[in-house]
Amino acid sequence: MRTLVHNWTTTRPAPVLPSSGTLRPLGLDEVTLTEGFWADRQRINGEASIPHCDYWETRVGWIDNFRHALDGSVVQHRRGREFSDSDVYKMVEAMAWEVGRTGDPALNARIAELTAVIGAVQEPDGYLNTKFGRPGQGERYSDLAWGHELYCYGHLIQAAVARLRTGHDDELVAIARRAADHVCAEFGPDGRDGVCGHPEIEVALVELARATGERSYLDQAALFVERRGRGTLPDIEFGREYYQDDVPVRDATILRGHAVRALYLSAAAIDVAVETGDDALLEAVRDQYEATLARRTYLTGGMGSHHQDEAFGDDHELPPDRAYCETCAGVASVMVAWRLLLATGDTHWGDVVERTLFNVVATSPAADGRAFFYTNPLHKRVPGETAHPDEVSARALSRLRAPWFEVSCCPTNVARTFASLGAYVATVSDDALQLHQYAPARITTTLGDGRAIGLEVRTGYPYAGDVTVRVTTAPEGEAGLSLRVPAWAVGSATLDGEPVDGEVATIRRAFAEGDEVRLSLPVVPRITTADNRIDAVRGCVAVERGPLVLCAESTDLPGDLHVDAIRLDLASPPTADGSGAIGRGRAVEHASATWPYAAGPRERDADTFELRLVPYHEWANRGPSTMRVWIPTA
Ligand code: FUB
Ligand code: ZN
Repeated sequence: MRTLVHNWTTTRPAPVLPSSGTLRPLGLDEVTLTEGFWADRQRINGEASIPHCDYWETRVGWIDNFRHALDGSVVQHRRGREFSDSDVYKMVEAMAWEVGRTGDPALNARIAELTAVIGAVQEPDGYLNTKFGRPGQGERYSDLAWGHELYCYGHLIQAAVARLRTGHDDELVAIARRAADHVCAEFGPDGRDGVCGHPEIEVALVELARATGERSYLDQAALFVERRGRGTLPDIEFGREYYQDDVPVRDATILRGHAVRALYLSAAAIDVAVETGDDALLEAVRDQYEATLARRTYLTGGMGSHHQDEAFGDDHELPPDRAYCETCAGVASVMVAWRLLLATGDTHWGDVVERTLFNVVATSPAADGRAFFYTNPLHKRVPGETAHPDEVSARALSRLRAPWFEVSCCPTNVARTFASLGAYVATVSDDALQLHQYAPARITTTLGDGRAIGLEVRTGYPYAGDVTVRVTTAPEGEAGLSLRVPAWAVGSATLDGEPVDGEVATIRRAFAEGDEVRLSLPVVPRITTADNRIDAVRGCVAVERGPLVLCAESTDLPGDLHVDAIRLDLASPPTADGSGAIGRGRAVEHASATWPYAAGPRERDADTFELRLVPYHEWANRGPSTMRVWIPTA
């Protein structure tokens, strides 16, 4: 199933570097996003979001927790949730990728400063946490279900991997290695028979093993994956499925419980499977994720429909107004799909990455990068309040994007993803390069067989469907270039004017410098319907355009019309308009305000109007509004 294309000694600035796989990822030094949708977001992330996170982590005291842990006052002064250390680490990871991308010396100095603050708290045996282990605090590992100690190490380790892979074998790496050694000693085969209530350490340990060549980290990750599902964590009101401790990973058939936990665990299990050659595990996780996409995923790629436990619902339980779709679950789903793509070479995983990036991850940050959605519902019945720029919000309030949350996992997750986005654009195999995501970019790399190749990508994607790839360095002899054809374009895409057969457009020939190929994708509005079993949207359609899910926002409706008083008239199909679409809308009058049920129809069509639909990721950027993705049809 898999071919070895590189080995332990190969390193590059990328978050995921499997030692084997069908496709090899590229590093941030090999792919530069030059302009357009993703380059803009990456720039705003570096200029605004990362400093914004630093400001808030400082302001809410989560960085100071480390200082208080040193001066003995942490019991009185510690602020934030039990996992707040992880948010500092996740921010440092974002900073590390950003430094890798830009070389920014000031940001590099800030990482060194934070590293000193963090490192001072580490105990001689490698233990590191501001919430446990001191007089007046809970004992180390006394609350594996909720304490998040291992989860925190996971994010520390991922930050260190980012440092190592961007050329900084520094003190943060030493701290993370001491922590990882401590975890192996404490939770190894002869140690505590436990797992963390929040998977994350597993995916981090595999990556640290890949980055350092230290086998024990991989073995520990594999042990954690095998241990889960055997009931070592307590049964809680949400059931052990909340933390995936109900069924062993390889026996599960679908993702369940807390969405971020389930997805981080899946990513880790894929990594373990790839590194240990465990095809049965890889196939089990792939099947679970496929089942989850088929039955428990929103049109946006968002996952999780239960608020109380931030969890997956039952099959087809996907109410748009109650969609939780935590931003972190979107990030985690991208992590899973990307790993499957690398392991299997199946390019359709690029579709999942694309859908989720454009419609969940890109929805979270405000246009200025200084406020974020934590949850991403597909229907908003009441205009949320604008969160005060100076206030910390609860995570799932009826608010619009907020600058910071009491549980603020999402902003730093977006930040680390955007800073490392270049790594998700393309891969290579022995004698070919595969383009998975379309954005203006410069790519300079070597194929698996060592031949140099350079490309320049020009496109107005996602708003325009032409993607031109120019060869800037031609590999000697024949080579392959393949371009993903998104599922919505299969059957209508063309390559240099010729119809493309299937999900990938492939060219194999001897290229010359200056050669150009042009993929054309039909980025026109299209009507999407849902499986009838998703009862909550029966009788509704959505409009998509290219990779973008569109929505109706009250801001664009005539008069005081509410988004719940409109229908879409399919007799006149929506046409492209700016970055969205225009369709024919019909206002609906509700017959009774006192009782919403009756034998006959309870509403009638009234006026028609031009219904403007905008990209979902842009919603609420113009102030409070009501919004819906799924629109009843006339
Ligand atoms: O528990 C740590 C993080 O907080 C989870 O990943 C999020 O879902 C939020 O609950
Ligand atoms: Zn989150």
